[in-house]
Amino acid sequence: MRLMLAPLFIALASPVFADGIAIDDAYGRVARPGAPTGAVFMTIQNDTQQDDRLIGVESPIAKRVELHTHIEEDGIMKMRKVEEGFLVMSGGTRELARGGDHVMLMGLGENLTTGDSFPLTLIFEDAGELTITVTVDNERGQVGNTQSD
Ligand SMILES: [Cu+2]
Repeated sequence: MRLMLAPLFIALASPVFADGIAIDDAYGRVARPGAPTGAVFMTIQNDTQQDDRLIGVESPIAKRVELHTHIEEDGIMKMRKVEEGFLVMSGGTRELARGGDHVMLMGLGENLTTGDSFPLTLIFEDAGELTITVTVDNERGQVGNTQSD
């Protein structure tokens, strides 16, 4: 069943490259229709010779965009702004995923639903700015959802 893999790869968003930094599989999520906040997840790959750091994010779709992570405090998962940014080691990858590191969209000006897309500019310490297109997929990655189609 080797051929089963092919459609999966085609379905994934094409990676975006800039100066050896690759962004793969970016998608956005809003908690519910009309919610003022949302999150963006992706995999960042650093193929350059030096460590780099995602230090800022901008998007015309949100009043404010922040780098967030989740920390556990008294048994409760809480979101925290990450002031120092996300380090991506040379030759390594950093995954922004649900329950962990993420890009936080605050003050959304539009009612985003699955299938909508918007530009997101990632600012790296060394590689500079890289603008990607993020598509909203609210059905994706439901934690603990093992329902088959
Ligand atoms: Cu957050």
